[in-house]
Amino acid sequence: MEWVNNGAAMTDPPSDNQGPRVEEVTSADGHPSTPRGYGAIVGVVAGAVAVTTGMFVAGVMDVISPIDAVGSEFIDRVPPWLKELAIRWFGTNDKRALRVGIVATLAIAALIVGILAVRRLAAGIVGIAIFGLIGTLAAVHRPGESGLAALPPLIGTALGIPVLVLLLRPSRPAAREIPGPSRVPLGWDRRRFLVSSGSAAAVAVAAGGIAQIIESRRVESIRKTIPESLPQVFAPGGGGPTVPADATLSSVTPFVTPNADFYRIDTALSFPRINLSSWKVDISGLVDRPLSLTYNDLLGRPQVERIVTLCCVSNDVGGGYISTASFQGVMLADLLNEAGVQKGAEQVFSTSLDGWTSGFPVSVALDGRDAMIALGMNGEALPLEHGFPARLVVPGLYGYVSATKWLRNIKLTTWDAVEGFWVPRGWSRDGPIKTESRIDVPRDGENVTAGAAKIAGVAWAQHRGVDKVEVSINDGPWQAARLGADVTDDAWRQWVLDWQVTPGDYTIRVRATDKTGATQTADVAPPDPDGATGYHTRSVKVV
Ligand SMILES: Nc1nc2c(c(=O)[nH]1)N[C@H]1C(S)=C(S)[C@@H](COP(=O)(O)O)O[C@H]1N2
Ligand SMILES: [Mo]
Repeated sequence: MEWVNNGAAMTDPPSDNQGPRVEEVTSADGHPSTPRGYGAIVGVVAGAVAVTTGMFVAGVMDVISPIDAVGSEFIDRVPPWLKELAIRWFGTNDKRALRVGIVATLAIAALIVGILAVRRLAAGIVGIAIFGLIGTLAAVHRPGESGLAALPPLIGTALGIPVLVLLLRPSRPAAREIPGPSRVPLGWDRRRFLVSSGSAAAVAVAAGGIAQIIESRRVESIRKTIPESLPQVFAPGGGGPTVPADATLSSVTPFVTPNADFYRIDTALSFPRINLSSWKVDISGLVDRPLSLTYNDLLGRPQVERIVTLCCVSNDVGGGYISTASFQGVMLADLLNEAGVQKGAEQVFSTSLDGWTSGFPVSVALDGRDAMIALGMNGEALPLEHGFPARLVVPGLYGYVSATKWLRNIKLTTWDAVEGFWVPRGWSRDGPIKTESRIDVPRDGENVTAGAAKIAGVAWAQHRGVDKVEVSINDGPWQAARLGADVTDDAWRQWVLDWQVTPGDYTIRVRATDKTGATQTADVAPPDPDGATGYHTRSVKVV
């Protein structure tokens, strides 16, 4: 069936003052039909109804939203170069960018589907069905989701298709004929179209809005289960070191990062569904006695509190994906010893409620460092953003190989058996944190006034400790900076250099040396595959 079309629809968007030109479209069999440009509107409205009702049903059923499911599948499958590009362009806004990208892609696809549907209704129906199928497959494939997660995308599709069909339905000539002898069909009824598509769009907006309200209430109800405080019952020697005042040399960077300012990195598009009353951490695999621990089991165990600087492998030289907190939790080694790690276990492999994974050497878990299942952060229960109810914290390792948030289980296994999330995506299997340093004062491009000034920042070499920080100004000799209190080898150390300065342009570089005597490398390397290197450099003008 070929519709006669004047071809103006795409290039010449219909508007109210265009008169009947676009509207007098008649099908080959003489029935008035929708102009193709309006088909785009129909596609977008029908697509919106499908997506938002899917979100709405998902909210009511408390299963994953089809959009988040597709987005998460995308994150899991995206080629590393594209992921890198997204981080480079959008930084920690990469998820917002992904959401915008998904909505834009869907809108364009729906628009095309709608235009095709004007010509061939079946093509439009198949188009929507394909998107519904993608949403369905994505939803059932998400970790922790049952087959029920298929219902929202299926229901959304089942509503989107009739909306498409009804909005494209040609006006019935019999009812629309002009009374009189000419019996000319009146044509496509724009008013009816606007009313019906407007109503469908209103339904979509309402469904989407309600879905968002349900989602924020879901997150709020999880937050309500977070205890106000944790029992401060520490194992002998388990209480954390207090941070002496002289650990902080510059007010620009607090030694302990407040929870609200702590960097956040994860692949989660929405918080996992956390049900504290049924939540457990299982420790299994190559162990003699598998353990299964509830939140209360963990809280009831001897606790430790340790100040640890977490760092993301994606941190650029001088970047901000690094923060320090006092973490409270249960020593991992105690739990592993209780479970009885078998010979042949090489990897501590952990999985989160949202299906993210990481793995690090068993030897690291048992070498005496304060690797823990953390329950608290800076005197509070772990915030949702940072892994409530529990996460792993392993001093000295980048987060991507160790710091699983929203912990679900820990499996003792071999390197050959499984790989953590980022390893098949081109990142190194082993992720020890590299010795690095950062200038926080003065800011890049800042105008400094001549006279007595200060250069200050942080340096880190987690689990080795920072022994020395040196600064070079305009490629001059390396001058030793004064170091802040040495709180722990597992955290960063602040440094400051007094600077008597005269007007001019200056370039400042910094380098740190760890307690093994190794100085950070000057070789410039990108974060991929195992952490960025090079000296952080800042340029300032002294006036
Ligand atoms: N479930 C889950 N845990 C995760 C991640 C993730 O994507 N999902 N990212 C890891 C990475 S790459 C880092 S750097 C740290 C960051 O922890 P933070 O967000 O608390 O700073 O969490 C780790 N734990
Ligand atoms: Mo990371």
